[in-house]
Amino acid sequence: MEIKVMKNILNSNQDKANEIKDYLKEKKVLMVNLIGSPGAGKTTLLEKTLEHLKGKYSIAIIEGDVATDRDARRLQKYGCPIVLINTDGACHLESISIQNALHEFDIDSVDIIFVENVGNLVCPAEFDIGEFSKIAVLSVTEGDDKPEKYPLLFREAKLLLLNKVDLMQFTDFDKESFSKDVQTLNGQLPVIELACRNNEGIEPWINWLEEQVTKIKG
Ligand SMILES: Nc1nc2c(ncn2[C@@H]2O[C@H](COP(=O)(O)OP(=O)(O)OP(=O)(O)O)[C@@H](O)[C@H]2O)c(=O)[nH]1
Ligand SMILES: [Mg+2]
Repeated sequence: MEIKVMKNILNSNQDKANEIKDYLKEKKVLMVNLIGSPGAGKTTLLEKTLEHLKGKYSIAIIEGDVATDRDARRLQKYGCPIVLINTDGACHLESISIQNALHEFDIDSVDIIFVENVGNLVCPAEFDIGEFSKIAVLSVTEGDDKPEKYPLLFREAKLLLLNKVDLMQFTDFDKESFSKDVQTLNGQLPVIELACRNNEGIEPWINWLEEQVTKIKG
């Protein structure tokens, strides 16, 4: 009985996600879904990204958090439209909330939508929200074993951002073992090393985003 209910939820989530995908394709909008553990650096990444892309693209943000508007407030100063979704305990965003959030934007004038999913390595990877790509954000302080222990995200992601490399020297993070595991899970997955807080590695990430925008705009 329980399994049947879950399947229905997943089916209806996927139907809505497909509608969103078609809609954003028609509007030529890039929507990326940032997924990572609490504290991996998703909001810091957004802060640096918005600083870099200011004036170049029209950007909108969907900020997912279990509680509080703390992250949304951190991003407010960049002047982009932001919709905050407080999930009240749920560990991921679903496509129905994303669809409602999209109505709040003047979509014809938007180039990129960044979704910061709820901090969690597991559930957000299971729920398609109609994004163009899932982006895994992992920080070195979480350990090199995370891809092997939480494989779905790393299989689904189109890009892996390895953040906080400035702290690598203080950890036992084994880059060789990490790279081998990532390669085994998803041989196509590009990895960009970053230290968001110090702006290190931001350029390759910005270049990746610009390539995707070009692909979408045709
Ligand atoms: N040393 C270092 N610290 C970083 C880096 N990036 C982010 N941080 C710090 O890590 C902490 C968490 O960063 P956030 O950006 O809030 O993390 P988050 O993934 O948005 O967290 P949630 O929204 O709670 O899931 C903050 O204190 C950041 O300053 C980095 O590259 N190096
Ligand atoms: Mg955050």
